[in-house]
Amino acid sequence: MKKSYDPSAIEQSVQHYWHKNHSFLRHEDETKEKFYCISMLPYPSGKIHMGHVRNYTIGDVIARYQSMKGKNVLQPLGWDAFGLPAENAALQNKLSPSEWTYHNIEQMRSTIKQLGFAIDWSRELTTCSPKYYKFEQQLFLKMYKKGLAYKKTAAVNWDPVDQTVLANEQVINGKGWRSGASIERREISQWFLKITAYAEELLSELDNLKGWPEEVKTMQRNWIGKSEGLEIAFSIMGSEEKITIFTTRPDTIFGVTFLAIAPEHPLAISLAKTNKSLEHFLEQCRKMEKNSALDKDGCDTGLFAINPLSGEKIPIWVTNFVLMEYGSGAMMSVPAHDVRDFEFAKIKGLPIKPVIKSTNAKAGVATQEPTVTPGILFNSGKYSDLTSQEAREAIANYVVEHNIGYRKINYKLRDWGVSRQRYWGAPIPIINCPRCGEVAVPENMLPVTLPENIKLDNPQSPLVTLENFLKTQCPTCRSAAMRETDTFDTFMESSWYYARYCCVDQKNNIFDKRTDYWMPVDQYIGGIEHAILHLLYARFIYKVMRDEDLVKGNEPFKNLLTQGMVLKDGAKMSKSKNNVIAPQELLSKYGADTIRLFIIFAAPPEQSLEWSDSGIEGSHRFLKKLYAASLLYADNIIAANGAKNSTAVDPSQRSLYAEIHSLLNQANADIERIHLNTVVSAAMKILNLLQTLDNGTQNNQIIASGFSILLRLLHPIVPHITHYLWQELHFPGDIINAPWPLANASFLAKEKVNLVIQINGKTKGQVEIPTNSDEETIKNLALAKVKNLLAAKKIIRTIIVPRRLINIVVN
Ligand code: ANZ
Ligand code: ZN
Repeated sequence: MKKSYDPSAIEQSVQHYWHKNHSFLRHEDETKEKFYCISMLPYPSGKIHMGHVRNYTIGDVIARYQSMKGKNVLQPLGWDAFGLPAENAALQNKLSPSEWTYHNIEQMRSTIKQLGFAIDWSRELTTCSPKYYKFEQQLFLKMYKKGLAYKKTAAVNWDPVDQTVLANEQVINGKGWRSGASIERREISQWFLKITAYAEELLSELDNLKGWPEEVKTMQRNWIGKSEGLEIAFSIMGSEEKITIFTTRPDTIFGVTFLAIAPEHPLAISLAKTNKSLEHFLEQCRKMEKNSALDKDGCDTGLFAINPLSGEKIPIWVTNFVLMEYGSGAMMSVPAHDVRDFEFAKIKGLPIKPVIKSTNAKAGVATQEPTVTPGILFNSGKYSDLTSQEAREAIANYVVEHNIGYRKINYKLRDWGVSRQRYWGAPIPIINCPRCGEVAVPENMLPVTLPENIKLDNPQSPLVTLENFLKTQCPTCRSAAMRETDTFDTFMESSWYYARYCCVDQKNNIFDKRTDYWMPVDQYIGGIEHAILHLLYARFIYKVMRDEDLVKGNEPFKNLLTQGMVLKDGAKMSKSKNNVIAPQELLSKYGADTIRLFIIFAAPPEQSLEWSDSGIEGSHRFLKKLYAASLLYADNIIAANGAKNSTAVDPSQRSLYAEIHSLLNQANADIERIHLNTVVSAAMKILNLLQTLDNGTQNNQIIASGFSILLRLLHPIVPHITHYLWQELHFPGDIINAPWPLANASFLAKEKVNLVIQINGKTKGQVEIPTNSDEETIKNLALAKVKNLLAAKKIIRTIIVPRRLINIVVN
């Protein structure tokens, strides 16, 4: 062993060792339990940032830990390589997007390799390669044949800076998710994927995703936005036509004082032909962005509708807050019970007619503010005095029986617009023939290859003018035809890549039986910013692939961890704030293990991590201390490891063993829950305990046993130094194959702990139990203690919170 810790020498030689031994090359092995661990694939922007380092470090700790627990662990990595930044960079640097992208990948791969992740590099994939997107095009064509992909002209979100259409998910508070530009509405013909066909399953399956954060599931539920209500037809006075509205509050129907329709509603458009002020209003609406901050405005059509329940005559308005894309593009407005309708009625001087008494307010409803909660009906004909709940049912039944309407479930979720008017993306495999119209490219003609090495001189997609690409023959009638020039949204590539790693070299089919072996992903790790976009698309595409018999199971990601951000002085690290810490510099200064240790120790994975130079220094000091201690005790450990038979535990050392094993026990419970920072604290405490021992031979056994635990416990976090010390101290074999250390129950047996006993949640006493007791023992000890209190009561179940309490539920 060298006299002092030299991270760069150690890390290079250990990485070389892993490389030479193919340590992370994985094969499918039916005899072993598999564990598939993926960190979200990076966009090759050029440099690795701290967010990446955190993401992959957390993933790597989980992967290495599961592997030491004996599982067959696969951890691959790839590149989300299509996307607009490559085009922008190409415009600036006179490099083609392909050159720029491949160059960045080289650079980033080399930094990632220096961080020592246990990645199976043989499975690396790059989404801009035709070998990859060929199968994406194939999948799209399968969806096309099923009617799950279609082209339509629709009002879309147009990002004027990025010169492309964005999906609803990519518009955040009226701004483009990438450019931050104010989004405009435009009518454009483009491709959609029918994610709405899966709305119900995408919603209901969330309940089965036990390993997902509640927060992410709630965001998805809200995004899918299921609401159950009624569609009701209102007749228009002096016309045969009717207006269908969607409501979730039929109980308020006697309080309707006007109908509101969307500016894009067919009735509004046809009336505008002969109504100048309406025409002007619609014009205004087209110019404005749609978001909730919009000032409410509207235009009276002069027409009236008849309330089918009350018979009342009510005006029909066109308003800017009704969305054409939701429900039927028309609603019944109840200003007394809806905030939006109330504000609008106030502005326009429309009547406000209360019909619901709040059950907790005194009768007589004020018109100062709307009562939005359900209550008791009044002024509602034969429905008066019913509760909102009862009235909803009764009115729904009436409406259905009298053919005025029907029950309807609506979802907020819209179909996914996947066309991008951009060059650097996977071509959509469609040909437009003057005779046959839209024709799918036959499977045997895939991939439709994107021309590479294209220099750009303006933001417009070169595909629109590139004859080599554009001009083709119709596969059906052989006429001269043109290719589709839109490319896929890059979220297409990331919605299925995780299943492709499994069989990345498979040339003929998208997947093979290796995909069945590895899927689903056991642990997926990435940023919370993907809670809706990527994670919803990936779930959708997985279900589509399942229905095509390409994959098994219903969901792609069993457990999801959304790691927190990396902050500097409380702010997100970003170029614009000039507070970026470059991993490459830290690597040269401290080595990978120090960075990894700091990242894991500084905060629990889900929380944000505050960057601190002193924290990095502290981590480095700990590793130096570990190294120095190993050096000091090297002879003791080597002697113990060389001894034929391990000697019995010295009784005077039992309590020290007990302390070490109880720390190990805590660390094991924490690492299992992925509370990684406290695993490091446990390791630090173990090292402190060991350092109280002198290096006399009488301590050989306990020192060796302590270091064996310590190095293995730290290995997933700081794999290089622990690999090196494991070898230098003559521990057997390779540490990556060493079994995960488990606490020895016989050492813990001495230790006792007091548990609080509760009956139905109320504290009734305490009981002392040995810490290693199993649930049955704890239960029996506790029941014996409170026998008298239980008497004839029936025990329904017992809940044990380890080391804290036992709650006995009785009736
Ligand atoms: C009458 C009413 C009374 C309503 C009341 C609400 C409260 P969720 O739950 O989000 O589905 N609505 C219907 N179609 C709309 C559209 N195209 N654009 C904007 N708003 C629309 O919301 C359903 C409610 O949103 C519906 O129920 C309707 O107003 C409105 F005290 O009907 B309600
Ligand atoms: Zn044709």
